[in-house]
Amino acid sequence: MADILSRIKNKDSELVELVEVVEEESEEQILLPAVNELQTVDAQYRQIMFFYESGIEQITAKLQILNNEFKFCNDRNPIENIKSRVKSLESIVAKMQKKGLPLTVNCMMKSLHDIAGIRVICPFISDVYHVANMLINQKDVEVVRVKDYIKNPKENGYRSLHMIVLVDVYFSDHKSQVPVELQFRTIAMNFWASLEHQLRYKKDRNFTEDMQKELKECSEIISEADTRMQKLANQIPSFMDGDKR
Ligand code: 0O2
Repeated sequence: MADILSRIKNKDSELVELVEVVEEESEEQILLPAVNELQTVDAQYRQIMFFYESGIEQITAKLQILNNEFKFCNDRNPIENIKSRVKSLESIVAKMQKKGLPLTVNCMMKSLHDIAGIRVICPFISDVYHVANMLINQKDVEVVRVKDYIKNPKENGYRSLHMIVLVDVYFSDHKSQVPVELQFRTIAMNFWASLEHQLRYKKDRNFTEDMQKELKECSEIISEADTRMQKLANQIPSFMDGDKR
């Protein structure tokens, strides 16, 4: 059973009844939605991805409603942009190997909480916390972990508010709590993180200490700009959370 994910990866060449494998290995059952077709590796893989995509859809709908409501009351959107993705199989396998985890579906579902990921870009720092709080105050959203890299930036200058939540999703015959990783950040923080990611992962270039230092300084400049923008916003009456209903 040690290499189920590898077998999923090679799904074109091998067809295995994985549902049985998942059930055999689970102590705590994670219920997946029903798939009314032959349980090939391919079908099982799509079933798992459908499970996480459903979590993304649920959270995205909630965020869109919050955004629309705020716009209705305050004449502006606290969310600039929402991006989501289900982690690719290659990234899942690489992360599990890096953590020294056995490559099984059961272990993947229990150990990786960022298979479903949503990035929420907000104009102002206060929007980040406002939107995040509105979301986690909902009864069907349970917070599992919070990492506040805005209050405590990473050593390299990375800033974002990270959360793992479990969101209730109703399937045809049961309810599941789907784990979703949320990253909330401002437009400015996103600018920095996107460029830093491009620079860091450019394979043909050495990422020197000087470059790291320079990037950290850029992060501080950006953070200073975010703070100044926030002060400007705070001076406009009802800009942040005025109720016009
Ligand atoms: P990808 O492709 O973005 O999904 P954990 O998930 O808890 O095991 P970790 O590192 O403790 O792993 O999680 P953490 O700190 O919450 O950060 C995970 C994600 O945040 C990363 O996902 C990145 O998306 C983002 N991130 C964290 N640090 C940085 C950084 O220094 N620069 C940039 N640009 N992004 C960062 P993955 O898994 O790396 O990949």
